[in-house]
Amino acid sequence: MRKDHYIANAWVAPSTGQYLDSFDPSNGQVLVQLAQGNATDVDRAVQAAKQALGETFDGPWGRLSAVERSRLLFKLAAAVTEHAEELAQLEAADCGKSLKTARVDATALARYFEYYAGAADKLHGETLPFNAGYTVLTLREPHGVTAHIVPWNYPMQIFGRTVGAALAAGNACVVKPAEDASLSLLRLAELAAEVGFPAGALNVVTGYGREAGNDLTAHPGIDHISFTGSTQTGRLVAHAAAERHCPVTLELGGKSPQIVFDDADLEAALPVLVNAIAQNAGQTCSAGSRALVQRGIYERVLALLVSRFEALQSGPPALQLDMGPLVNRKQFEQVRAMVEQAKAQGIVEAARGRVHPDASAQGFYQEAVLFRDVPPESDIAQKEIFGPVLAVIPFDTEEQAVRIANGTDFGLVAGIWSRDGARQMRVARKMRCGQVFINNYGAGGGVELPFGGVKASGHGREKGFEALYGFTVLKTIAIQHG
Ligand code: TXE
Repeated sequence: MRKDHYIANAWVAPSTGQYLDSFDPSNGQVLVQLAQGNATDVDRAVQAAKQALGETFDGPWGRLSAVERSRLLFKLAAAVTEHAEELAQLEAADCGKSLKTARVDATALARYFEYYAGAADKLHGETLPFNAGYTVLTLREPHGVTAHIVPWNYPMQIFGRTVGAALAAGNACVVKPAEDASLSLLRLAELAAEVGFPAGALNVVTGYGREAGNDLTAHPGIDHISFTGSTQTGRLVAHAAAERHCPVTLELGGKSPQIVFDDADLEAALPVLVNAIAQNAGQTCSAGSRALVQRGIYERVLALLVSRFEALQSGPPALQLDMGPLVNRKQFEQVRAMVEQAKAQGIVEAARGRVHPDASAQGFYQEAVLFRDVPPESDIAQKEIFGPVLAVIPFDTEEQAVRIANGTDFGLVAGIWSRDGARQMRVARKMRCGQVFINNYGAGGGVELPFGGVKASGHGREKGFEALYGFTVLKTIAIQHG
C-alpha cells in the first residue's frame, strides 16, 4: 500500500517521487509506504492553507463565520463516529496498540471535535473599562497557518486536541504525522474534505521528522507551531520557532508520580496505578511511571502490584490484551536497554508480565516490568522510558513525598491517593506540574480539562477551552469618541 500527501482536499504525490517504509510493530514487516515529504511538499501545503485563509481572512475558509466553522466541526465529529471502527483498525495496525485502546481513541477524537465545534462560536473578546471618551475592546483572531507535529503514540487524540482547537479558532492547519503512524490522520483529512471543509483548511504532509518536520517548523509561512514529542526534538522545534519569532506550544512528556499515602483506598488505587503505566504499553506522555508509596503500606501495595503485573499480557492488537507491541524497533531497544541498565545497577525487578504465545517473534513486544525500592535519583526514576515499566519508591513523610514527586526535570501530571481532604489540597498545591488528580488518574481522558506541562514537560495548554486561547491572537482596539 502507498499513501500520498493530502493537500488542498486532494492526494498529492511527493515532489521527489520518493516514499518511505512505515512498519507494522506487531510483526516488523512493512505496513505502508508513505510519501517522503520535503521542503517543496511542505511549501505546497502551506500555500494551500494560506489560500484557504486569504490575505485578510477573506479566503474560502478565512471568511467563514464561527457558527459555520462550528457546523463543519460537528459534521466531522459525526463522520468520525460513523467511521470509528475503520479509524480504530487503522490506528491499531499502525501504532501496534490494542484494538480496545484504539477504539477508545476514536471515541475521544469524535468528542474533541464535538467539544471544539460547540466552543467555536463562544470564543470572544471583551470590552475593557478605560478612560472617559474611549471604548476599548479585544478581538480573538486566528494566528493564520498553524503547524501541527504529531507523534505516534496517540495520533488521533493529539490531532483532535490540537487541530480541533486550531480549526475552531479559524486557523488553517498543516499537519505532519509521525513516520511510524500516519494512516489515521490521512484518512481524517479525507473525511474533513468529504464533510465540506474548504480546500486548504486542513492539509497533511507525511515524511521524516528531520526532513518534512524540520522544513515545516522552518517555513516562514507558519504562524504557530504545536509540537508533541520528545524533549530533544522539542528543543530543536523551539529554536526553529525562535528564529522567526513564531509562537510555539510544546507537549514533551513526563515522569509523572502517583503518591499513595497510608490512608489511601487501595481497592480504588490499585487498578488505576497499573492502568496508568500499562495503557498503550506505557507510551503515554502522562503515564504514571513512578509510584511513591508510604512506608506503612509499602509491602502490602507491592504484593498487590506484583500479582497484577504478573497477569499483564502483551500481544497482537486484534487480541485486545492489556498491551500491544511497542511502536518500533528503536523504542523497543531503548526500553529493553533501560530495564537491563537498572538491573545492572542492582535495582530489583519485582515482577514481569508475559507475551502472548501468538505474538510474532519479529514484533516489538515488551513485557510489563515492576521495579521495587527504586532510588529516586536513579535513571529509571528520572528518565522517561516510554514503556510499561513502573518504578516503585518508598517514602516516610508528606514532605519527602513532595520532594521526590517534584524531583525530576519533568512536570506534567501527578496523582494523589489519600482520604485526608486537607492533605489532598496541601500536596496538590505543592505539585510542580500541569494537572493533579486526587483519588483518580486522568479523569477518563478529560477532553474538557486543560493539559500541559512545566519544566522539561513543555509549555502551553491543550484540551479544554484554554487550548482555544492558545490558538488565537488577541487584538486590542481603542476607539476615542469623546
Ligand atoms: O520522538 P520525536 P521519537 C518521547 C518518548 C520517546 C522519545 C523518542 O520518550 O521515547 O520521545 O520518540 C517529528 N523537526 N515521546 O523519536 O523525534 C517526528 O517525525 C520537526 C514523548 O518518536 O520527538 C514525529 O512526528 N519535527 C511524546 C514527532 O516529531 C520532528 C510522544 C515526534 O518525534 C523533528 C512521542 C524535527 N527535527 C515520543 N524530528 C509525548 N509527549 O507524548 C522529529 N520530528
